[in-house]
Amino acid sequence: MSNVIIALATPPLKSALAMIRLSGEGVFEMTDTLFSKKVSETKQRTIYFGTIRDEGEDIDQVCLYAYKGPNTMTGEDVVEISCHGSMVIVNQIVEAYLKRGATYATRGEFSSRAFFNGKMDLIEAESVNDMINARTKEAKNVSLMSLEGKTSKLVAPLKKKIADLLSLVEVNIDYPEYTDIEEVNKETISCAVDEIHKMLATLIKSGREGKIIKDGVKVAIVGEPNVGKSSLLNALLKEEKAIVSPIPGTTRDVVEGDINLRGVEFHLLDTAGIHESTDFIESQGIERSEKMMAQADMIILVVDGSKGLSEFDQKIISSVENQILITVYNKADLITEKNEGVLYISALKQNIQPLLERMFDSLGISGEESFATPSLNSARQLGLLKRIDEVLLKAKKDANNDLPIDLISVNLQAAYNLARELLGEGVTMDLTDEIFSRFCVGK
Ligand SMILES: Nc1nc2c(ncn2[C@@H]2O[C@H](COP(=O)(O)OP(=O)(O)OP(=O)(O)O)[C@@H](O)[C@H]2O)c(=O)[nH]1
Ligand SMILES: [Mg+2]
Repeated sequence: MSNVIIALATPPLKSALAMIRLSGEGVFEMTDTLFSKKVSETKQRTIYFGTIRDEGEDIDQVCLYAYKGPNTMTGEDVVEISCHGSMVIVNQIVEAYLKRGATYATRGEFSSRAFFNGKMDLIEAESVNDMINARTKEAKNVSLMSLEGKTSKLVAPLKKKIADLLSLVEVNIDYPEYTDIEEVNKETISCAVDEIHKMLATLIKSGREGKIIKDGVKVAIVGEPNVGKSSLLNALLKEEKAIVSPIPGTTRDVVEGDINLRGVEFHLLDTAGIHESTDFIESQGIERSEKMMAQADMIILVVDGSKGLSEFDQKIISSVENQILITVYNKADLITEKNEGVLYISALKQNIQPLLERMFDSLGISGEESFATPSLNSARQLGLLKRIDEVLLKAKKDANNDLPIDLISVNLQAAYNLARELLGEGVTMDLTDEIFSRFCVGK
């Protein structure tokens, strides 16, 4: 069976042009059987203008780009066809190739082939998807640094440090009789682990910042009925998106909208006021609010400033553990006496600047340089960094407890393998399938 894969790389919609992409051994010869020009003799890269034909019928006049492997995105021979953007044409061309033995590409299969053919490491391959999904210029820039290989370069020093420690320990296990090698003891291990731990802490911090820039922040606006949550959403969006009324229980469904604050996208969710309710629809809304709150990165608890913190508000405050919580006193226009250190706003009067500042500041982004620094920022990369830290700290603890050196070595080896996994070295097919399945078809 041929290993040629095919996919429409542009959206399946009527447009001026559409791009069909193919990759695999034999794709040039396959193309020769349906194209008016001979492409199988392409040496490097050539653009052809000609007609695609199948069973004696002309399908379309196209520009056909032939790229000879291995200097291609996938490392294989690649053909890209730029045809007129009607789905009839696209379907006919795809059908013509399928008849000749090509198969539909699965999600991310082009990138996965690039990875397995050594054209890019896993960090670079992941960034392809991030580039496509970028919703802000800043998010795109962070991903571009990964695509260009700048992020992958962060891994080498980390790997080296772990390897140095590991080899020192190994040499002491294998050649304990040698007197001219540095003897490993708990102090050396402790010191080396501390140094790597510091390195990891910096990587994790900038990774978290990068993640925020790349993925944005999910914000749940919560509070009791009638405190002004929907008014606040509208003020933040500068648009009358949610219905506002003096009747408590106005919002039933979650209302959403996005804003961009200094390059970070905040995905806002206005929720139903939470309280005891016997109304079926309202109860459903409240349930959704609680769900939204659990999924959010940031919670804005809106309090009616003219009444102060309620028992309910206290409950919310004590229930939030791993998220950013901002308590904001709304309806400041009704308050004459204000307390120090309290964040007052008036959604009605569009006076929300202090909140906007707090929202950005609470992300803890170090400064402008965070937007221009490469970072290991995907959930997979951050997860690996944390696991490396855990096993190294375990090794240090074992060393301090005078455990045998070969036991310590097991954890150091694990840390080294996890560091290799960052770039995709030594990872299994299952793992990469899992990663690439999140991609678009055609990428
Ligand atoms: N004076 C004053 N009134 C406000 C302010 N913000 C909101 N309100 C009023 O408070 C009432 C409730 O506002 P909403 O925004 O609907 O409140 P909510 O929290 O979304 O209410 P539910 O959806 O019922 O949970 C409306 O009459 C608003 O005009 C404010 O800053 N000052
Ligand atoms: Mg509301």
